[in-house]
Amino acid sequence: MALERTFSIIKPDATRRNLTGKINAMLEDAGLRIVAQKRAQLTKAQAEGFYAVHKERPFFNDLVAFMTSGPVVLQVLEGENAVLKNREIMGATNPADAAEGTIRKSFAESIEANSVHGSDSPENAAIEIAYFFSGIEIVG
Ligand code: RTP
Ligand code: MG
Repeated sequence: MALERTFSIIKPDATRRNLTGKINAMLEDAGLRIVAQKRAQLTKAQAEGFYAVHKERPFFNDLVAFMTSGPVVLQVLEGENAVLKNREIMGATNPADAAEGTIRKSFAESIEANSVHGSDSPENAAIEIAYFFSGIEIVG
Protein backbone atom coordinates (compact mmCIF):
# COMPACT_ATOMS: atom_id res chain seq x y z
CA MET A 1 0.00 0.00 0.00
CA ALA A 2 1.17 3.54 -0.75
CA LEU A 3 2.36 5.85 1.98
CA GLU A 4 -0.33 8.07 3.44
CA ARG A 5 -0.09 11.23 5.52
CA THR A 6 -2.18 12.39 8.45
CA PHE A 7 -2.27 15.48 10.63
CA SER A 8 -1.72 15.29 14.39
CA ILE A 9 -1.78 17.74 17.28
CA ILE A 10 -0.28 17.14 20.71
CA LYS A 11 -2.76 19.17 22.77
CA PRO A 12 -2.07 21.68 25.62
CA ASP A 13 -2.82 19.20 28.43
CA ALA A 14 0.01 17.00 27.12
CA THR A 15 2.58 19.75 26.43
CA ARG A 16 1.89 21.13 29.93
CA ARG A 17 2.85 17.75 31.43
CA ASN A 18 5.95 17.48 29.20
CA LEU A 19 4.63 14.41 27.37
CA THR A 20 5.70 15.31 23.80
CA GLY A 21 8.58 12.83 23.75
CA LYS A 22 6.55 9.96 25.21
CA ILE A 23 3.75 10.54 22.68
CA ASN A 24 6.22 10.79 19.80
CA ALA A 25 7.80 7.49 20.89
CA MET A 26 4.37 5.80 20.78
CA LEU A 27 3.75 7.19 17.27
CA GLU A 28 7.17 6.07 16.04
CA ASP A 29 6.93 2.64 17.70
CA ALA A 30 3.67 2.11 15.78
CA GLY A 31 5.49 2.72 12.50
CA LEU A 32 4.51 6.33 11.86
CA ARG A 33 7.23 8.76 10.76
CA ILE A 34 7.10 12.40 11.93
CA VAL A 35 7.79 14.20 8.63
CA ALA A 36 6.96 17.71 9.93
CA GLN A 37 6.67 19.09 13.44
CA LYS A 38 6.40 22.55 15.01
CA ARG A 39 5.38 23.92 18.38
CA ALA A 40 2.82 26.72 18.31
CA GLN A 41 0.56 28.83 20.49
CA LEU A 42 -2.75 28.81 18.60
CA THR A 43 -4.72 32.03 18.37
CA LYS A 44 -8.48 32.01 18.97
CA ALA A 45 -9.03 32.59 15.23
CA GLN A 46 -6.77 29.68 14.28
CA ALA A 47 -8.50 27.29 16.69
CA GLU A 48 -11.99 28.42 15.60
CA GLY A 49 -11.04 27.93 11.95
CA PHE A 50 -9.51 24.53 12.56
CA TYR A 51 -12.57 23.25 14.45
CA ALA A 52 -15.14 25.04 12.24
CA VAL A 53 -16.95 21.70 11.62
CA HIS A 54 -17.81 21.65 15.34
CA LYS A 55 -19.05 25.25 15.62
CA GLU A 56 -22.67 24.30 16.33
CA ARG A 57 -21.65 21.72 18.97
CA PRO A 58 -22.26 22.62 22.65
CA PHE A 59 -18.58 22.04 23.49
CA PHE A 60 -17.20 24.37 20.77
CA ASN A 61 -16.36 27.41 22.94
CA ASP A 62 -14.78 25.25 25.65
CA LEU A 63 -12.77 23.38 23.00
CA VAL A 64 -11.40 26.63 21.51
CA ALA A 65 -10.52 27.92 25.01
CA PHE A 66 -8.75 24.64 25.80
CA MET A 67 -6.82 24.51 22.52
CA THR A 68 -5.55 28.07 23.07
CA SER A 69 -4.71 27.51 26.77
CA GLY A 70 -1.09 26.58 26.10
CA PRO A 71 1.38 25.39 23.48
CA VAL A 72 0.53 22.63 21.04
CA VAL A 73 2.76 20.54 18.77
CA LEU A 74 1.54 20.38 15.16
CA GLN A 75 2.67 17.33 13.20
CA VAL A 76 2.46 15.58 9.87
CA LEU A 77 2.74 11.79 10.23
CA GLU A 78 3.53 9.45 7.35
CA GLY A 79 3.15 5.71 7.00
CA GLU A 80 1.08 2.93 5.54
CA ASN A 81 -2.57 3.53 6.39
CA ALA A 82 -1.45 6.52 8.49
CA VAL A 83 -4.92 8.01 9.10
CA LEU A 84 -6.44 4.83 10.50
CA LYS A 85 -3.24 3.74 12.22
CA ASN A 86 -3.00 7.06 14.09
CA ARG A 87 -6.66 6.87 15.14
CA GLU A 88 -5.96 3.39 16.55
CA ILE A 89 -2.90 4.57 18.49
CA MET A 90 -4.84 7.59 19.81
CA GLY A 91 -7.78 5.59 21.17
CA ALA A 92 -11.38 6.71 21.69
CA THR A 93 -12.23 10.41 22.20
CA ASN A 94 -13.31 9.75 25.79
CA PRO A 95 -10.38 8.19 27.70
CA ALA A 96 -12.88 6.14 29.72
CA ASP A 97 -13.69 4.29 26.47
CA ALA A 98 -10.11 4.11 25.13
CA ALA A 99 -8.33 0.77 24.77
CA GLU A 100 -5.30 -0.19 26.89
CA GLY A 101 -2.02 0.96 25.40
CA THR A 102 -3.50 3.89 23.47
CA ILE A 103 -2.27 7.46 23.92
CA ARG A 104 -5.58 8.65 25.34
CA LYS A 105 -5.88 5.71 27.76
CA SER A 106 -2.32 6.37 28.91
CA PHE A 107 -2.41 10.16 29.16
CA ALA A 108 -5.79 11.88 28.59
CA GLU A 109 -7.27 13.82 31.50
CA SER A 110 -10.88 14.06 30.20
CA ILE A 111 -13.03 13.84 27.06
CA GLU A 112 -11.88 17.40 26.25
CA ALA A 113 -8.28 17.38 27.51
CA ASN A 114 -7.55 14.19 25.60
CA SER A 115 -3.89 14.83 24.70
CA VAL A 116 -3.98 14.38 20.91
CA HIS A 117 -5.88 15.19 17.74
CA GLY A 118 -5.75 13.06 14.60
CA SER A 119 -7.42 13.51 11.22
CA ASP A 120 -10.46 11.27 10.71
CA SER A 121 -10.12 10.73 6.93
CA PRO A 122 -7.49 11.17 4.19
CA GLU A 123 -9.56 14.05 2.75
CA ASN A 124 -9.61 15.90 6.08
CA ALA A 125 -5.92 15.10 6.60
CA ALA A 126 -5.04 16.97 3.39
CA ILE A 127 -7.16 19.97 4.45
CA GLU A 128 -5.74 20.01 8.00
CA ILE A 129 -2.11 19.64 6.85
CA ALA A 130 -2.57 22.57 4.44
CA TYR A 131 -4.14 24.66 7.23
CA PHE A 132 -0.89 24.63 9.25
CA PHE A 133 1.99 23.59 6.97
CA SER A 134 3.50 24.68 3.66
CA GLY A 135 4.91 22.01 1.37
CA ILE A 136 8.53 23.01 2.04
CA GLU A 137 8.09 22.24 5.76
CA ILE A 138 7.22 18.59 5.11
CA VAL A 139 10.21 16.33 4.46
CA GLY A 140 9.24 12.71 3.86
P1 RTP B 1 -9.95 15.05 17.51
O1 RTP B 1 -10.78 15.67 16.40
O2 RTP B 1 -9.39 16.06 18.48
O3 RTP B 1 -8.91 14.11 16.97
O4 RTP B 1 -10.87 14.12 18.39
P2 RTP B 1 -12.05 13.16 17.96
O5 RTP B 1 -12.15 13.09 16.46
O6 RTP B 1 -11.83 11.90 18.71
O7 RTP B 1 -13.28 13.91 18.55
P3 RTP B 1 -14.28 15.00 17.88
O8 RTP B 1 -15.66 14.46 18.00
O9 RTP B 1 -13.78 15.40 16.52
O10 RTP B 1 -14.17 16.21 18.90
C1 RTP B 1 -13.09 17.11 18.79
C2 RTP B 1 -12.54 17.40 20.17
O11 RTP B 1 -13.51 18.14 20.92
C3 RTP B 1 -13.38 17.83 22.29
N1 RTP B 1 -14.65 17.30 22.77
N2 RTP B 1 -15.20 17.69 23.88
N3 RTP B 1 -16.94 18.06 26.07
C4 RTP B 1 -17.25 17.16 25.13
O12 RTP B 1 -18.24 16.47 25.18
C5 RTP B 1 -16.33 17.01 24.01
N4 RTP B 1 -16.50 16.19 23.00
C6 RTP B 1 -15.42 16.38 22.20
C7 RTP B 1 -12.26 16.80 22.42
O13 RTP B 1 -11.04 17.50 22.67
C8 RTP B 1 -12.26 16.18 21.04
O14 RTP B 1 -11.03 15.54 20.78
MG1 MG C 1 -12.26 14.79 15.21
